[in-house]
Amino acid sequence: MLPQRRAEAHSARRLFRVVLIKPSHYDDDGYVIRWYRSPMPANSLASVYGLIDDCAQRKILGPDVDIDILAIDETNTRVPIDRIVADMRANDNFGFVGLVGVQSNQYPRALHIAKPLRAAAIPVIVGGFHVSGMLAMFHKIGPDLRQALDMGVTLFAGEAEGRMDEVMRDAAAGALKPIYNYIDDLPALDNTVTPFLPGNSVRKTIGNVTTFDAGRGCPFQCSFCTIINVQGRKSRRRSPDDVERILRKNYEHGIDRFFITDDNFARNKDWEPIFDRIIKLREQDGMDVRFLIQVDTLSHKIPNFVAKAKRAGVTRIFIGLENINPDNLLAAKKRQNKITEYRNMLLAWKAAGIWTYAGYILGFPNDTPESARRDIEIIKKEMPLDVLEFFFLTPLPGSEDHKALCGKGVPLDPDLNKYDLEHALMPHPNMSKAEWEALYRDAWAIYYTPEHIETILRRAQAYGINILRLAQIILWFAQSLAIEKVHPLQGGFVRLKSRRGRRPELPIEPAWKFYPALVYEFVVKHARVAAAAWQIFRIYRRVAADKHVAYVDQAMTPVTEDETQTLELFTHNKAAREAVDHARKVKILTGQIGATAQTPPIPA
Ligand code: B12
Ligand code: SF4
Repeated sequence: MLPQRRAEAHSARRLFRVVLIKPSHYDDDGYVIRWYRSPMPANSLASVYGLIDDCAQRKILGPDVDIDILAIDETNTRVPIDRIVADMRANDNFGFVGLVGVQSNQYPRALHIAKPLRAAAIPVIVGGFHVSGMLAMFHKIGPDLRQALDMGVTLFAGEAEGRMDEVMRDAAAGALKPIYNYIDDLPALDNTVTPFLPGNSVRKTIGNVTTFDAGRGCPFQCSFCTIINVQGRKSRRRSPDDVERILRKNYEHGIDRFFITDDNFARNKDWEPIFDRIIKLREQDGMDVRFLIQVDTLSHKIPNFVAKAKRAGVTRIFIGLENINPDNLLAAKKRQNKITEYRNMLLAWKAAGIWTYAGYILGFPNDTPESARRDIEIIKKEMPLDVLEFFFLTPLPGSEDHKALCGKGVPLDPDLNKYDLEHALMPHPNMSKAEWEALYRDAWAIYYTPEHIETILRRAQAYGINILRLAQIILWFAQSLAIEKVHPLQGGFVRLKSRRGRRPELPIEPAWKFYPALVYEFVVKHARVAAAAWQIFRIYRRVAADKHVAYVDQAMTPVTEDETQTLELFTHNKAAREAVDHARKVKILTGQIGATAQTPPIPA
């Protein structure tokens, strides 16, 4: 009897299959951007995987239904459409495919993946910043979202914490709704499920780095930003216990380097208890964990923030510097960025031995090709920055800029695949499209000259920063666009291309043409990487040899009151001079400096 009963119980069991795909997007030649190894696991994928894994543990589809989850990050893995279709068919399509964390530039690719799946009647759900951003700003279905709905693809807007049970149950009942819209009801994050990805997925990335968000939301109002409209301006955060759980779980698996993806960790209301907990893990429990965090340009003014960041193992910060022209910052409502604070802010981080990445946006309304080139030279001379990365000003769906431009009927590039911050997508008052694109290409070359790489390394060495590691990162940032034709944040190790993985709008190249070109490209690229690496290594050796020689330059000294009259950063245009004058008046009014320090009137 018993074996038979077991067999009956076994046959009654069902398997609900979930395939989660984080789509990549197409390069300018129409090939999917995919690497042998991507830099780190995708946080969106880990978040959604964790939520569904939690559903599986809690058996939310009933005691007889097992939930199987497969996670695919297309930046490091080819999406095996045929196999997914076959496996789903063998399972009577009991399950769904989730297209996860889909950004605007990934949306066309996501729909191309969805098409054959829907043709095989497999349920498909798409979530992420594009769907959320569009519904947050327009509250109605535009043509791109309509296209998905017409294919029978379900849209998920908002965040899935606390909502996954409903989606899973509807999918299991074959009753997925066309739209799940939670954009106006953002969940609290404390005590929510720990993001997680299985080992086989993490192994396709470079190594011991992973990502997690300790919180979401940012209080500022930058007009090009999507985050505030999708994740809100209120700080929602994981608790210190949650963060400890995430760190311990990864540490057990040999992962000890983390990118905390909060867009502005300094405005996470619990930054201090979270840092305190990490300090305890490091100093009392001996866990050598280290972090890259994103902060704003005023974070050094928060009492204890830099000191605690240092003790918590923060070794790098990313700052949205964006621009050094106050008129541009004002136009983008980035009022918290004060050029008068930039150098002191960078020096505060440097003094803690923490290196800085900064983002710089090209194409603000007051930029001209000449002014932007000059501004980069000023940064090199007067600001102690390590890694600088450039972006086009982009009307990202989900941002106030995008909504305003659409409202005014300004012609925006209709190809969402290009909304990756690496393309000129709208008319500019002072530059043609070609000039803007040339400026973007030149910006990298202007900043990463051999002379300036040497200066960056010398400055970093003076602050006790690991310059061999910094030199490797500089190699990555300096060469990614020139060699791989993608922004360093989209880069990876060894570019892979599949002949048939081309945008459907473009023809499949014949094998005789595609493969020799691929081999040629592979050889040339790697020769160029080797040459660039050798050049940077030689600079590194020269700098390292001078380890005991003191180094100081203008950018490394705190700004004095006199310098506000002479530094180009503060005098390069009228808006900069006015910003300095304003900062000085505030200092006089608050008693930080005497009234005698009053500056002469600002020249026109
Ligand atoms: C970390 C990060 C990165 C990291 C990625 C690291 C990593 N491996 O995770 C790096 C620095 C490499 C990066 C690169 C890029 N990024 Co980025 N990135 C982010 C950031 C800060 C966090 C992403 C994240 O993890 N969010 C938290 C997750 C949990 O949120 P989520 O994806 O929305 O997912 C939730 C819901 O949407 C929903 N959901 C999502 N999918 C699904 C699926 C299903 C089935 C369901 C039910 C629910 C669901 O549930 C999830 C949990 O609540 C966001 C901004 C932000 N705050 O999100 C920008 C952001 C996503 N990035 C953006 C861009 C443009 C890029 C780049 C193109 C920039 C560039 N040129 O290099 C590249 C693209 C690289 C790539 N291949 O993805 C934009 C996208 C804007 C848009 N409208 O499309 C954002 C929004 C930032 C911005 N500037 O506005 N990025
Ligand atoms: S500071 Fe950063 S995250 Fe905050 S609103 Fe501005 S761009 Fe967005």
